Amino acid sequence: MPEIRSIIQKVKDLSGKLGLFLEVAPIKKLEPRTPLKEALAKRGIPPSLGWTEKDLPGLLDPREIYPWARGILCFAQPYSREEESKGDEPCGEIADFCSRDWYGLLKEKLRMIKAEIISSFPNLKAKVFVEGKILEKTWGEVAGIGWRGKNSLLLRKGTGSRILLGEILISEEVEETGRPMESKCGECTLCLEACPTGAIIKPFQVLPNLCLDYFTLHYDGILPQKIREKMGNRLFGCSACQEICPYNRDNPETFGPRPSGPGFSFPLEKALKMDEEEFQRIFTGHTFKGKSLSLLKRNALVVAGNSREKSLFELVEPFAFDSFSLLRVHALWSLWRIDSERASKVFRRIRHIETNPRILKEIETLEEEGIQKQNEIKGGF
Ligand code: B12
Ligand code: SF4
Ligand code: SF4
Repeated sequence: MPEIRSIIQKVKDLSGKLGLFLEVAPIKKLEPRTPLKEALAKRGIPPSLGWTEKDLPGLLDPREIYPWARGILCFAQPYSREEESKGDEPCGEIADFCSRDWYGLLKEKLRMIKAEIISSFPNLKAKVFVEGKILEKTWGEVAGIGWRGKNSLLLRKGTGSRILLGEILISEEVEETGRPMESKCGECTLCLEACPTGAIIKPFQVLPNLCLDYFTLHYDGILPQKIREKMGNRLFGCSACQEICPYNRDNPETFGPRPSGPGFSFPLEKALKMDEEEFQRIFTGHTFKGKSLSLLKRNALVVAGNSREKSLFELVEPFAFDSFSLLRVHALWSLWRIDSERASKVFRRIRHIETNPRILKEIETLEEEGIQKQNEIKGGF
Protein backbone atom coordinates (compact mmCIF):
# COMPACT_ATOMS: atom_id res chain seq x y z
CA MET A 1 0.00 0.00 0.00
CA PRO A 2 1.46 3.35 -0.94
CA GLU A 3 2.75 5.57 1.84
CA ILE A 4 0.47 8.44 2.91
CA ARG A 5 3.39 10.79 2.24
CA SER A 6 3.44 9.84 -1.43
CA ILE A 7 -0.31 10.28 -1.58
CA ILE A 8 -0.05 13.77 -0.10
CA GLN A 9 2.56 14.58 -2.74
CA LYS A 10 0.20 13.29 -5.43
CA VAL A 11 -2.62 15.43 -4.02
CA LYS A 12 -0.31 18.43 -3.97
CA ASP A 13 0.52 17.94 -7.66
CA LEU A 14 -3.13 17.46 -8.53
CA SER A 15 -4.15 20.53 -6.51
CA GLY A 16 -1.57 22.62 -8.36
CA LYS A 17 -3.02 21.48 -11.67
CA LEU A 18 -6.51 22.36 -10.46
CA GLY A 19 -5.39 25.84 -9.41
CA LEU A 20 -5.63 25.13 -5.67
CA PHE A 21 -3.22 25.75 -2.82
CA LEU A 22 -2.83 22.96 -0.29
CA GLU A 23 -1.41 22.58 3.20
CA VAL A 24 -1.83 19.58 5.48
CA ALA A 25 -2.07 19.29 9.28
CA PRO A 26 -2.73 16.61 11.89
CA ILE A 27 -6.11 16.86 13.61
CA LYS A 28 -6.06 18.36 17.07
CA LYS A 29 -8.38 20.19 19.43
CA LEU A 30 -8.52 23.84 18.38
CA GLU A 31 -7.96 26.70 20.73
CA PRO A 32 -9.85 29.67 19.32
CA ARG A 33 -8.66 33.17 20.30
CA THR A 34 -12.01 34.37 21.65
CA PRO A 35 -14.25 31.98 23.52
CA LEU A 36 -16.15 30.51 20.60
CA LYS A 37 -19.30 30.10 22.69
CA GLU A 38 -19.43 33.83 23.26
CA ALA A 39 -18.65 34.60 19.61
CA LEU A 40 -21.46 32.35 18.38
CA ALA A 41 -24.00 33.70 20.87
CA LYS A 42 -23.49 37.29 19.70
CA ARG A 43 -23.98 36.59 16.02
CA GLY A 44 -27.71 37.08 15.57
CA ILE A 45 -27.84 35.07 12.35
CA PRO A 46 -30.01 31.99 11.82
CA PRO A 47 -28.47 28.65 12.86
CA SER A 48 -28.98 27.46 9.26
CA LEU A 49 -26.21 29.84 8.26
CA GLY A 50 -24.13 29.85 11.38
CA TRP A 51 -23.87 27.48 14.27
CA THR A 52 -25.29 27.12 17.76
CA GLU A 53 -23.86 26.09 21.08
CA LYS A 54 -24.63 22.43 20.43
CA ASP A 55 -22.17 22.50 17.51
CA LEU A 56 -19.33 23.70 19.74
CA PRO A 57 -17.66 20.37 20.63
CA GLY A 58 -17.57 19.28 16.98
CA LEU A 59 -16.29 22.67 15.84
CA LEU A 60 -13.46 22.65 18.32
CA ASP A 61 -12.55 19.03 17.64
CA PRO A 62 -13.82 17.35 14.45
CA ARG A 63 -13.10 13.95 16.09
CA GLU A 64 -16.24 14.50 18.22
CA ILE A 65 -18.23 13.90 15.01
CA TYR A 66 -15.71 11.98 12.91
CA PRO A 67 -13.82 9.86 15.48
CA TRP A 68 -11.73 8.35 12.66
CA ALA A 69 -10.26 11.75 11.61
CA ARG A 70 -6.47 12.00 11.91
CA GLY A 71 -5.44 14.52 9.29
CA ILE A 72 -6.86 17.52 7.47
CA LEU A 73 -6.03 18.70 3.96
CA CYS A 74 -6.73 22.44 3.73
CA PHE A 75 -7.29 23.93 0.28
CA ALA A 76 -7.62 27.48 -1.01
CA GLN A 77 -9.30 28.37 -4.28
CA PRO A 78 -8.30 31.82 -5.57
CA TYR A 79 -11.05 33.71 -7.34
CA SER A 80 -10.54 36.35 -9.95
CA ARG A 81 -11.46 39.93 -9.62
CA GLU A 82 -14.21 41.22 -11.86
CA GLU A 83 -13.28 44.14 -14.08
CA GLU A 84 -15.10 47.36 -13.40
CA SER A 85 -17.21 48.03 -16.45
CA LYS A 86 -19.48 50.88 -15.50
CA GLY A 87 -21.72 52.29 -18.21
CA ASP A 88 -23.77 55.50 -17.97
CA GLU A 89 -26.94 53.82 -16.73
CA PRO A 90 -27.59 53.46 -12.97
CA CYS A 91 -26.06 50.20 -11.82
CA GLY A 92 -25.75 48.08 -8.69
CA GLU A 93 -22.55 46.37 -7.62
CA ILE A 94 -22.08 42.61 -7.45
CA ALA A 95 -19.22 41.37 -5.22
CA ASP A 96 -16.26 39.63 -6.85
CA PHE A 97 -16.88 36.27 -5.27
CA CYS A 98 -20.28 36.12 -6.98
CA SER A 99 -18.69 36.25 -10.44
CA ARG A 100 -19.25 32.51 -10.81
CA ASP A 101 -20.12 29.57 -8.58
CA TRP A 102 -16.68 29.40 -6.99
CA TYR A 103 -17.94 27.37 -4.03
CA GLY A 104 -19.52 24.79 -6.34
CA LEU A 105 -16.36 24.65 -8.41
CA LEU A 106 -14.18 24.13 -5.32
CA LYS A 107 -16.45 21.40 -4.02
CA GLU A 108 -16.30 19.61 -7.36
CA LYS A 109 -12.49 19.76 -7.36
CA LEU A 110 -12.30 18.42 -3.80
CA ARG A 111 -14.62 15.54 -4.68
CA MET A 112 -12.31 14.67 -7.59
CA ILE A 113 -9.29 14.78 -5.27
CA LYS A 114 -11.07 12.61 -2.71
CA ALA A 115 -11.89 10.04 -5.40
CA GLU A 116 -8.24 10.08 -6.47
CA ILE A 117 -7.00 9.50 -2.90
CA ILE A 118 -9.48 6.67 -2.30
CA SER A 119 -8.44 4.98 -5.55
CA SER A 120 -4.87 4.66 -4.22
CA PHE A 121 -5.83 4.12 -0.60
CA PRO A 122 -9.14 2.18 -0.63
CA ASN A 123 -9.34 1.74 3.14
CA LEU A 124 -8.98 5.45 3.84
CA LYS A 125 -11.99 7.38 5.16
CA ALA A 126 -12.36 10.89 3.81
CA LYS A 127 -14.90 13.69 4.06
CA VAL A 128 -15.07 16.85 1.93
CA PHE A 129 -16.06 20.22 3.44
CA VAL A 130 -16.83 23.49 1.71
CA GLU A 131 -18.80 25.82 3.98
CA GLY A 132 -19.56 22.85 6.24
CA LYS A 133 -19.60 22.63 10.03
CA ILE A 134 -15.90 23.17 10.43
CA LEU A 135 -13.91 26.28 11.37
CA GLU A 136 -12.43 26.75 7.91
CA LYS A 137 -10.43 29.92 8.59
CA THR A 138 -8.98 28.54 11.82
CA TRP A 139 -7.93 25.28 10.14
CA GLY A 140 -6.47 27.26 7.25
CA GLU A 141 -4.46 29.21 9.81
CA VAL A 142 -3.32 26.07 11.65
CA ALA A 143 -2.22 24.38 8.43
CA GLY A 144 -0.48 27.52 7.19
CA ILE A 145 -2.66 28.25 4.13
CA GLY A 146 -2.63 31.89 5.17
CA TRP A 147 -2.80 34.34 8.02
CA ARG A 148 -5.64 36.24 9.64
CA GLY A 149 -6.50 39.74 8.54
CA LYS A 150 -8.29 42.16 10.85
CA ASN A 151 -11.30 41.80 8.51
CA SER A 152 -11.42 38.24 9.97
CA LEU A 153 -10.53 36.66 6.61
CA LEU A 154 -7.58 34.48 5.74
CA LEU A 155 -5.01 36.09 3.49
CA ARG A 156 -2.03 34.69 1.66
CA LYS A 157 0.81 36.20 -0.26
CA GLY A 158 -0.04 36.46 -3.93
CA THR A 159 -3.82 36.24 -3.58
CA GLY A 160 -4.64 38.40 -0.59
CA SER A 161 -8.02 37.46 0.87
CA ARG A 162 -9.54 36.50 -2.49
CA ILE A 163 -9.46 32.81 -1.67
CA LEU A 164 -12.22 30.42 -0.70
CA LEU A 165 -11.48 27.56 1.64
CA GLY A 166 -12.26 23.86 1.58
CA GLU A 167 -11.00 20.80 3.44
CA ILE A 168 -10.76 17.03 3.28
CA LEU A 169 -10.65 15.17 6.59
CA ILE A 170 -8.81 11.88 6.31
CA SER A 171 -8.41 8.88 8.59
CA GLU A 172 -4.62 8.71 8.20
CA GLU A 173 -1.92 10.38 10.32
CA VAL A 174 -0.17 13.15 8.39
CA GLU A 175 2.80 15.41 8.94
CA GLU A 176 2.25 19.15 8.68
CA THR A 177 3.43 20.74 5.44
CA GLY A 178 3.10 24.38 6.50
CA ARG A 179 3.33 26.44 9.65
CA PRO A 180 0.84 28.80 11.30
CA MET A 181 1.62 32.42 10.43
CA GLU A 182 1.25 35.54 12.54
CA SER A 183 -1.11 38.20 11.22
CA LYS A 184 0.71 40.65 8.93
CA CYS A 185 -1.73 43.55 9.42
CA GLY A 186 0.57 45.45 11.74
CA GLU A 187 -0.83 48.88 12.59
CA CYS A 188 -3.18 48.93 9.56
CA THR A 189 -6.89 49.38 10.33
CA LEU A 190 -8.11 50.25 6.82
CA CYS A 191 -10.73 47.50 6.66
CA LEU A 192 -12.27 48.54 9.98
CA GLU A 193 -12.57 52.10 8.72
CA ALA A 194 -13.93 51.05 5.30
CA CYS A 195 -16.69 48.81 6.60
CA PRO A 196 -19.93 50.72 5.91
CA THR A 197 -21.82 49.29 8.90
CA GLY A 198 -19.11 48.93 11.54
CA ALA A 199 -19.55 45.14 11.33
CA ILE A 200 -15.87 44.62 12.14
CA ILE A 201 -16.49 45.36 15.78
CA LYS A 202 -12.89 44.69 16.80
CA PRO A 203 -9.82 43.64 14.86
CA PHE A 204 -10.38 40.03 13.67
CA GLN A 205 -14.04 39.98 14.77
CA VAL A 206 -17.02 40.46 12.50
CA LEU A 207 -20.56 40.74 13.83
CA PRO A 208 -22.50 38.85 11.14
CA ASN A 209 -25.81 40.58 11.72
CA LEU A 210 -24.29 43.91 10.77
CA CYS A 211 -22.50 42.62 7.68
CA LEU A 212 -23.92 43.67 4.30
CA ASP A 213 -22.94 40.34 2.83
CA TYR A 214 -25.40 38.75 5.22
CA PHE A 215 -28.18 41.24 4.50
CA THR A 216 -27.86 41.28 0.71
CA LEU A 217 -27.43 37.54 0.20
CA HIS A 218 -28.73 35.57 3.16
CA TYR A 219 -31.42 37.65 4.84
CA ASP A 220 -34.67 37.48 2.91
CA GLY A 221 -36.93 39.67 5.06
CA ILE A 222 -37.55 43.40 5.31
CA LEU A 223 -34.22 45.16 5.57
CA PRO A 224 -33.78 47.49 8.55
CA GLN A 225 -33.81 51.13 7.35
CA LYS A 226 -30.27 51.78 8.58
CA ILE A 227 -29.02 48.80 6.58
CA ARG A 228 -30.83 49.99 3.44
CA GLU A 229 -28.96 53.29 3.62
CA LYS A 230 -25.62 51.59 4.26
CA MET A 231 -26.09 49.27 1.30
CA GLY A 232 -25.29 52.15 -1.03
CA ASN A 233 -25.09 50.58 -4.49
CA ARG A 234 -24.51 46.98 -3.34
CA LEU A 235 -26.82 44.61 -5.12
CA PHE A 236 -25.31 41.32 -4.00
CA GLY A 237 -22.48 40.88 -1.46
CA CYS A 238 -19.99 43.41 -0.15
CA SER A 239 -16.24 43.59 -0.64
CA ALA A 240 -15.38 46.91 1.04
CA CYS A 241 -13.16 45.29 3.68
CA GLN A 242 -11.29 43.42 0.94
CA GLU A 243 -11.03 46.12 -1.72
CA ILE A 244 -9.29 48.47 0.68
CA CYS A 245 -6.73 45.90 1.84
CA PRO A 246 -3.18 46.58 0.62
CA TYR A 247 -2.60 42.82 0.34
CA ASN A 248 -5.37 42.56 -2.24
CA ARG A 249 -3.79 44.87 -4.77
CA ASP A 250 -2.00 43.62 -7.90
CA ASN A 251 -2.10 39.98 -7.02
CA PRO A 252 -0.66 37.87 -9.79
CA GLU A 253 -2.08 34.69 -8.31
CA THR A 254 -5.68 35.79 -8.24
CA PHE A 255 -6.33 33.71 -11.29
CA GLY A 256 -8.89 31.25 -12.49
CA PRO A 257 -11.15 31.18 -15.48
CA ARG A 258 -12.38 34.63 -16.45
CA PRO A 259 -15.75 35.06 -14.85
CA SER A 260 -18.54 34.65 -17.32
CA GLY A 261 -20.93 36.01 -14.76
CA PRO A 262 -23.31 38.89 -14.55
CA GLY A 263 -20.43 41.34 -14.05
CA PHE A 264 -19.38 43.72 -11.36
CA SER A 265 -21.87 46.42 -12.39
CA PHE A 266 -25.39 45.32 -13.07
CA PRO A 267 -27.95 47.74 -14.59
CA LEU A 268 -30.79 48.44 -12.18
CA GLU A 269 -33.31 48.65 -14.99
CA LYS A 270 -32.38 45.15 -16.08
CA ALA A 271 -32.66 43.85 -12.50
CA LEU A 272 -36.05 45.44 -11.95
CA LYS A 273 -37.51 44.28 -15.27
CA MET A 274 -36.10 40.79 -15.11
CA ASP A 275 -38.40 37.77 -15.29
CA GLU A 276 -37.76 34.34 -13.81
CA GLU A 277 -36.52 32.87 -17.09
CA GLU A 278 -33.90 35.58 -17.58
CA PHE A 279 -32.88 35.35 -13.91
CA GLN A 280 -32.26 31.62 -14.26
CA ARG A 281 -30.35 32.14 -17.51
CA ILE A 282 -28.05 34.85 -16.13
CA PHE A 283 -27.58 33.63 -12.58
CA THR A 284 -27.48 29.84 -12.92
CA GLY A 285 -23.91 28.75 -12.30
CA HIS A 286 -23.18 31.68 -10.02
CA THR A 287 -22.86 31.97 -6.29
CA PHE A 288 -26.41 33.20 -5.87
CA LYS A 289 -27.91 30.44 -7.99
CA GLY A 290 -30.02 29.35 -5.02
CA LYS A 291 -31.30 32.85 -4.34
CA SER A 292 -34.64 34.15 -5.53
CA LEU A 293 -35.42 36.78 -8.10
CA SER A 294 -37.36 38.62 -5.36
CA LEU A 295 -34.12 39.02 -3.37
CA LEU A 296 -32.45 40.62 -6.38
CA LYS A 297 -35.45 42.92 -6.90
CA ARG A 298 -35.63 43.85 -3.20
CA ASN A 299 -31.97 44.82 -3.28
CA ALA A 300 -32.34 46.63 -6.61
CA LEU A 301 -35.18 48.72 -5.15
CA VAL A 302 -32.94 49.72 -2.24
CA VAL A 303 -30.03 50.58 -4.54
CA ALA A 304 -32.40 52.61 -6.75
CA GLY A 305 -33.47 54.57 -3.65
CA ASN A 306 -29.88 55.17 -2.64
CA SER A 307 -29.03 56.37 -6.15
CA ARG A 308 -31.69 59.13 -5.80
CA GLU A 309 -31.85 58.94 -9.58
CA LYS A 310 -35.10 60.65 -10.64
CA SER A 311 -35.24 58.70 -13.90
CA LEU A 312 -35.81 55.51 -11.87
CA PHE A 313 -39.07 56.72 -10.26
CA GLU A 314 -41.35 55.26 -12.97
CA LEU A 315 -39.46 51.99 -12.88
CA VAL A 316 -39.83 51.66 -9.10
CA GLU A 317 -43.45 52.88 -8.82
CA PRO A 318 -45.22 49.66 -9.98
CA PHE A 319 -43.47 47.76 -7.18
CA ALA A 320 -45.39 49.85 -4.65
CA PHE A 321 -48.45 47.92 -5.91
CA ASP A 322 -46.75 44.52 -6.26
CA SER A 323 -48.53 41.46 -4.89
CA PHE A 324 -45.43 40.65 -2.80
CA SER A 325 -45.43 42.86 0.32
CA LEU A 326 -41.63 42.52 0.67
CA LEU A 327 -41.23 44.42 -2.61
CA ARG A 328 -43.97 46.94 -1.71
CA VAL A 329 -42.19 47.98 1.50
CA HIS A 330 -38.84 48.55 -0.18
CA ALA A 331 -40.43 50.29 -3.16
CA LEU A 332 -42.10 52.85 -0.87
CA TRP A 333 -38.80 53.64 0.80
CA SER A 334 -37.07 53.85 -2.58
CA LEU A 335 -39.69 56.21 -4.06
CA TRP A 336 -39.43 58.43 -1.00
CA ARG A 337 -35.67 58.71 -1.37
CA ILE A 338 -35.84 59.36 -5.10
CA ASP A 339 -38.49 62.09 -4.88
CA SER A 340 -40.44 62.55 -1.64
CA GLU A 341 -42.95 64.99 -3.16
CA ARG A 342 -43.95 62.62 -5.95
CA ALA A 343 -43.83 59.71 -3.51
CA SER A 344 -46.39 61.44 -1.23
CA LYS A 345 -48.88 61.38 -4.10
CA VAL A 346 -48.32 57.65 -4.61
CA PHE A 347 -48.67 57.11 -0.84
CA ARG A 348 -52.10 58.79 -0.94
CA ARG A 349 -53.30 56.31 -3.58
CA ILE A 350 -51.87 53.42 -1.63
CA ARG A 351 -53.61 54.42 1.60
CA HIS A 352 -56.96 53.89 -0.13
CA ILE A 353 -56.25 50.33 -1.16
CA GLU A 354 -53.59 48.99 1.23
CA THR A 355 -54.66 46.77 4.12
CA ASN A 356 -51.28 45.45 5.25
CA PRO A 357 -50.39 47.22 8.54
CA ARG A 358 -46.65 46.86 7.87
CA ILE A 359 -46.95 48.81 4.61
CA LEU A 360 -49.10 51.52 6.22
CA LYS A 361 -46.55 51.77 9.03
CA GLU A 362 -43.73 52.23 6.50
CA ILE A 363 -45.59 55.15 4.93
CA GLU A 364 -46.23 56.68 8.35
CA THR A 365 -42.58 56.36 9.37
CA LEU A 366 -41.31 57.89 6.13
CA GLU A 367 -43.69 60.83 6.34
CA GLU A 368 -42.92 61.43 10.01
CA GLU A 369 -39.22 61.48 9.19
CA GLY A 370 -39.92 63.93 6.37
CA ILE A 371 -41.80 66.29 8.72
CA GLN A 372 -38.99 66.01 11.27
CA LYS A 373 -36.39 66.87 8.62
CA GLN A 374 -38.42 69.87 7.42
CA ASN A 375 -38.67 71.14 11.00
CA GLU A 376 -34.94 70.71 11.46
CA ILE A 377 -34.29 72.72 8.29
CA LYS A 378 -36.71 75.47 9.41
CA GLY A 379 -35.17 75.49 12.88
CA GLY A 380 -31.73 75.88 11.32
CA PHE A 381 -32.59 79.23 9.73
C1 B12 B 1 -21.17 32.45 8.74
C2 B12 B 1 -20.22 32.91 7.65
C3 B12 B 1 -20.32 34.22 7.21
C4 B12 B 1 -21.17 35.24 7.94
C5 B12 B 1 -20.36 35.71 9.16
C6 B12 B 1 -18.88 36.02 8.84
C7 B12 B 1 -17.97 36.19 10.06
N1 B12 B 1 -16.80 36.74 9.80
O1 B12 B 1 -18.31 35.83 11.18
C8 B12 B 1 -21.38 36.31 6.83
C9 B12 B 1 -22.64 35.99 6.05
C10 B12 B 1 -21.48 37.74 7.33
C11 B12 B 1 -20.16 36.05 5.95
C12 B12 B 1 -19.60 37.00 5.13
C13 B12 B 1 -18.52 36.76 4.31
N2 B12 B 1 -17.93 35.58 4.10
CO1 B12 B 1 -18.32 33.98 5.11
N3 B12 B 1 -18.52 32.38 6.08
C14 B12 B 1 -19.27 32.04 7.09
C15 B12 B 1 -18.97 30.59 7.51
C16 B12 B 1 -20.10 29.69 6.95
C17 B12 B 1 -18.82 30.41 9.00
C18 B12 B 1 -17.83 31.40 9.63
C19 B12 B 1 -18.04 31.48 11.13
O2 B12 B 1 -19.11 31.84 11.55
N4 B12 B 1 -17.06 31.14 11.94
C20 B12 B 1 -17.22 31.22 13.40
C21 B12 B 1 -16.58 32.48 13.90
C22 B12 B 1 -16.88 32.67 15.37
O3 B12 B 1 -15.23 32.24 13.66
P1 B12 B 1 -14.21 33.37 13.27
O4 B12 B 1 -14.81 34.39 12.41
O5 B12 B 1 -13.08 32.59 12.72
O6 B12 B 1 -13.92 34.00 14.72
C23 B12 B 1 -12.66 33.88 15.28
C24 B12 B 1 -11.84 35.14 15.11
O7 B12 B 1 -12.61 36.27 15.49
C25 B12 B 1 -10.74 34.79 16.04
N5 B12 B 1 -10.06 35.89 16.69
C26 B12 B 1 -10.52 36.61 17.73
N6 B12 B 1 -9.58 37.46 18.15
C27 B12 B 1 -8.47 37.27 17.38
C28 B12 B 1 -7.22 37.86 17.42
C29 B12 B 1 -6.25 37.45 16.49
C30 B12 B 1 -4.89 38.06 16.58
C31 B12 B 1 -6.57 36.49 15.50
C32 B12 B 1 -5.57 36.10 14.47
C33 B12 B 1 -7.85 35.89 15.48
C34 B12 B 1 -8.78 36.28 16.44
O8 B12 B 1 -11.36 34.01 17.11
C35 B12 B 1 -12.72 33.76 16.79
C36 B12 B 1 -13.19 32.42 17.31
O9 B12 B 1 -12.35 31.38 16.90
C37 B12 B 1 -17.59 30.34 6.81
C38 B12 B 1 -17.36 28.92 6.35
C39 B12 B 1 -16.89 28.04 7.48
N7 B12 B 1 -17.45 26.88 7.58
O10 B12 B 1 -16.01 28.41 8.24
C40 B12 B 1 -17.62 31.34 5.63
C41 B12 B 1 -16.32 32.03 5.26
C42 B12 B 1 -15.64 32.50 6.50
N8 B12 B 1 -16.78 33.19 4.49
C43 B12 B 1 -16.02 33.50 3.51
C44 B12 B 1 -16.20 34.65 2.68
C45 B12 B 1 -15.38 34.69 1.41
C46 B12 B 1 -17.08 35.67 3.03
C47 B12 B 1 -17.26 37.02 2.35
C48 B12 B 1 -15.99 37.63 1.81
C49 B12 B 1 -18.29 36.92 1.24
C50 B12 B 1 -18.19 38.00 0.24
N9 B12 B 1 -19.00 38.98 0.34
O11 B12 B 1 -17.35 37.98 -0.63
C51 B12 B 1 -17.87 37.86 3.49
C52 B12 B 1 -16.75 38.54 4.30
C53 B12 B 1 -17.19 39.25 5.53
C54 B12 B 1 -16.09 39.23 6.57
N10 B12 B 1 -15.28 40.28 6.64
O12 B12 B 1 -15.96 38.24 7.30
C55 B12 B 1 -14.85 32.53 3.38
C56 B12 B 1 -13.57 33.19 3.89
C57 B12 B 1 -12.37 32.92 3.02
C58 B12 B 1 -11.17 33.64 3.57
N11 B12 B 1 -10.36 34.13 2.67
O13 B12 B 1 -10.99 33.73 4.75
C59 B12 B 1 -15.34 31.31 4.27
C60 B12 B 1 -14.25 30.54 4.98
C61 B12 B 1 -16.11 30.37 3.31
C62 B12 B 1 -15.18 29.55 2.44
N12 B12 B 1 -15.43 28.26 2.35
O14 B12 B 1 -14.27 30.03 1.82
N13 B12 B 1 -19.68 34.80 6.14
S1 SF4 C 1 -18.29 42.49 3.87
FE1 SF4 C 1 -18.82 44.70 3.96
S2 SF4 C 1 -20.23 44.92 5.69
FE2 SF4 C 1 -19.24 42.89 5.87
S3 SF4 C 1 -17.48 43.23 7.22
FE3 SF4 C 1 -16.73 43.50 5.13
S4 SF4 C 1 -16.99 45.69 4.69
FE4 SF4 C 1 -18.19 45.24 6.51
S1 SF4 D 1 -6.94 46.24 5.40
FE1 SF4 D 1 -5.18 46.32 6.77
S2 SF4 D 1 -5.96 45.62 8.74
FE2 SF4 D 1 -7.44 45.00 7.21
S3 SF4 D 1 -6.86 42.93 6.65
FE3 SF4 D 1 -5.84 44.29 5.19
S4 SF4 D 1 -3.83 44.67 6.10
FE4 SF4 D 1 -5.12 43.82 7.71
